[in-house]
Amino acid sequence: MKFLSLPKLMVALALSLLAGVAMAAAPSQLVIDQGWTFRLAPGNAQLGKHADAAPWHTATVPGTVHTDLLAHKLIPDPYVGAPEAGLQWIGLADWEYRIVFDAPQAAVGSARSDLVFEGLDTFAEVWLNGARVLDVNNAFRTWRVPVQGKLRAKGNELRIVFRSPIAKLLPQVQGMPVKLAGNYPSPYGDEPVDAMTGNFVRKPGYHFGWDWGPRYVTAGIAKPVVLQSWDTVRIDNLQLRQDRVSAERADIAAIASIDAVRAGGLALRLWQTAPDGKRTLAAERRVELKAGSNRIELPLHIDQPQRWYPHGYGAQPLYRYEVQLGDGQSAIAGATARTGLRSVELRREVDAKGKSFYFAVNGIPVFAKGANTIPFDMFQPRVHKAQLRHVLQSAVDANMNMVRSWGGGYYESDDFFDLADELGLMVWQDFMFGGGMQPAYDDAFRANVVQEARDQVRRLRNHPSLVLWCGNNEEEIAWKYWGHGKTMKEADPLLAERVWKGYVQLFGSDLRQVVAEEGGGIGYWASSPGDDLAEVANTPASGDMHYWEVWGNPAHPVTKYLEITPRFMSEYGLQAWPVQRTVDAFAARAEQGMATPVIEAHQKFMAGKGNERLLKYVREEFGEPADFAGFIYLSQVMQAEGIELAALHHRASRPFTMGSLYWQLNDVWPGASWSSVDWFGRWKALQFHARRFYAPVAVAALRDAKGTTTVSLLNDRLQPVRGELRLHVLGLDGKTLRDERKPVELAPLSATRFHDYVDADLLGKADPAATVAVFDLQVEGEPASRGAVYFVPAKQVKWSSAEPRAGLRAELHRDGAGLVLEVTAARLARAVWIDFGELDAELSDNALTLLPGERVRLRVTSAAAEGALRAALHVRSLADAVQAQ
Ligand code: BMA
Repeated sequence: MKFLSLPKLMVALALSLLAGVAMAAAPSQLVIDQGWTFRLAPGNAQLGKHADAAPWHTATVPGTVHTDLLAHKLIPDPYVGAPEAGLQWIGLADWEYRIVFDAPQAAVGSARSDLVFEGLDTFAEVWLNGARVLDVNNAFRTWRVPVQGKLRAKGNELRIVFRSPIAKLLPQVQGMPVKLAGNYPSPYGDEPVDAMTGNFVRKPGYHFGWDWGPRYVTAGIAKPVVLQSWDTVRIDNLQLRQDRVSAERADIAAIASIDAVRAGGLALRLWQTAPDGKRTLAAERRVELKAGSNRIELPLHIDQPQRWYPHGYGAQPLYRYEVQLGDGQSAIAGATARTGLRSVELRREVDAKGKSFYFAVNGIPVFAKGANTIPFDMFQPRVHKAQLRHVLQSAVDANMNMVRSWGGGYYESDDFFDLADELGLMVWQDFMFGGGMQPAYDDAFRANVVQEARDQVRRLRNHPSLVLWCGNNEEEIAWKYWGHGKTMKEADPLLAERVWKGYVQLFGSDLRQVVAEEGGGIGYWASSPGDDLAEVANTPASGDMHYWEVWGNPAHPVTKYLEITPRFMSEYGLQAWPVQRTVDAFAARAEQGMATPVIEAHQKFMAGKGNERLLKYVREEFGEPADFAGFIYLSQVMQAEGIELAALHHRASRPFTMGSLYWQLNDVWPGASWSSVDWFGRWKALQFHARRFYAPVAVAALRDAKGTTTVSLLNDRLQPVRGELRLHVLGLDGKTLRDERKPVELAPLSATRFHDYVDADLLGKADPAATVAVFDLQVEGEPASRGAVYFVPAKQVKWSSAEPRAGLRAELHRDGAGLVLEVTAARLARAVWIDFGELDAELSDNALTLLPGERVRLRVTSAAAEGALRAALHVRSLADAVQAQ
């Protein structure tokens, strides 16, 4: 158990500030995190088979029942092998958590004491010293319970009983003659496939299984439990509302919500710490508080503010504020908050084709480059900041400026948003509705969601990275176009009307209103994809779009991406397996194969059969993989090249298109998925490609299915850039067929169509199966950008039969700065992938294409010894994988 003196908000001031003030006057905080135990609740039906979970065992708080069971080896690792079916009983059981704690003197004697539960997952009864003090029905809310008069100095017992959400909701769901559409039915029999409970409970949707993650319906004390006590006042919230921010001046309001025990006057001071560390008194006044809730608004202005910019557009300076309430001589309560000053608008401009959808930050129209994030683990409490930092840093390193935090998981953590603020990553945050439908026609359900939304919007609103609140993921298109609405209308038209009315009420009005009231000026968007509840959703003409006809049905070839030009592509994706080392972490080599049980258990698309889809795409371009290792490699090449084609097309379609967020950045566990960074943080080929295709200055050379190559020049810089574009047509052996250079000038924030070529323009009489056209863009101060165009699928290319195929050589040596890997290619080496087998090593680049005679120098960082790395070094290219068939 630990005392906290200065967490971010709602907090007591450091005791050093309180010289001369009696202890009881200072709010105190006790984080109740040490000494918890848990057990399967007495009397539960699961006890028969799981008696070893009946005795009390120590528990980690915050935590989940799955991770507690794992810590005691009562269950196998839920991520290794295929244990999922055998673990579904956990979601059907009730669980009890208990702690006995001593209350600090300040808490027992205070005028006020609250127990604060920042997150309980989900249906929970809370008992304090034998009295039931709280019933919980929403994992996304913060619960505050007054407990003054109920605490004793020694031996307080706090008990929380979690009820199985499935068992609790099933009678209600089964009682409905016509059911609401759910998401992914359980293949394990723990819940009937025609009575899915997930959408009836405010709990992370992905716990019930998704197409990239397992089904673990967990429970537990997911966030901290804190005992807060105070005698005079408590600052509940400090909002930094940005009313107007320009280069000359920022007008903001610091708004303190204060809970006062009794009426009275106090001195209020607000300190500002500028990004350069300079601390100034920004406001000082006497405030008259009434007993209960008070709202004090302090208008502030800053001349020539240092503004916050998304990555690639400027720096991320942050201002800190600290509010103090005192009685004239000493401080009684305080709170701190941090923000970055920027203006952000979601611009919807009407034009001949429809309505735009783009973000302007500090007046700059920003082309959003990035990816969607999903939960970082099945068990959120074990996600740590270093893990988030690694993935978000990877995003920034790949030249991304935005992520969309998707609605089937959880509202992202304070750590996530702190990092996004510091890195300059804009965050589009969905409300937690991931698909299917929910009983929004039920007033109590909606009221619960509104409270949740208030909690979350208030928690996140000071973050400059937050640029949009979106009501839900794909619910509107599921209703309108996937048949959810139609099926229900046919079965029960009255219910269908109620469901849709409830939907419109919740996403059209209720959540919009919460964001307007609490969000500090951030935009709201009803559903992704959508057009903010206009009749037609998911149209290229207006609003944002998800495009799944590549990968999803009818599984068009990737060149189809070039025919879809939306305003803002917020989802599109292709799967790939993670690197061999990651696969080895959950499957022994003998268990690895295209359709083995363990591999299918970690491939959630098409209920385990997703490798068939993956293989279809691999075969189309590359032919049959030689073995599972070859399949992993080819899946990554396919994913990287396919997403690159789409992303560059989106960028080349600027300003009509103003965003490209591929599905998906990260993983929830180790397995096959659409991610570019796997659960261990290892980059797939796509992540290396993203760094190139999202580079601020780049060339796009995109060959469509009919053989026309469109070349565009892309510039996301605020300044014009000058450079040279080289067109080099050559044989795979290096023979130059054509070599031209042209000076080019790229306007700021633009995409310029340079030229369209039909194949004959580029090939002349050359053999399409033995020729490549390479477009190289050189601009001073920018990394060189290259687009390579092939004229036949890789499986038809006439790769050399010499050994090694591409004539690749790699040498590892050391220079003054560390380890260097020099790679050279005698012939064209496409999709070069370098790894060190079972050793982890970070490479400054990978997934490269080397032209005949080219040499690259890569940095290698690893904890392993140089000799071991050299022995483990493995370099392959497409020629090897394609010819090995
Ligand atoms: C989109 C997402 C997710 C899903 C992904 C891949 O529809 O919104 O629901 O995981 O596709 O199928």
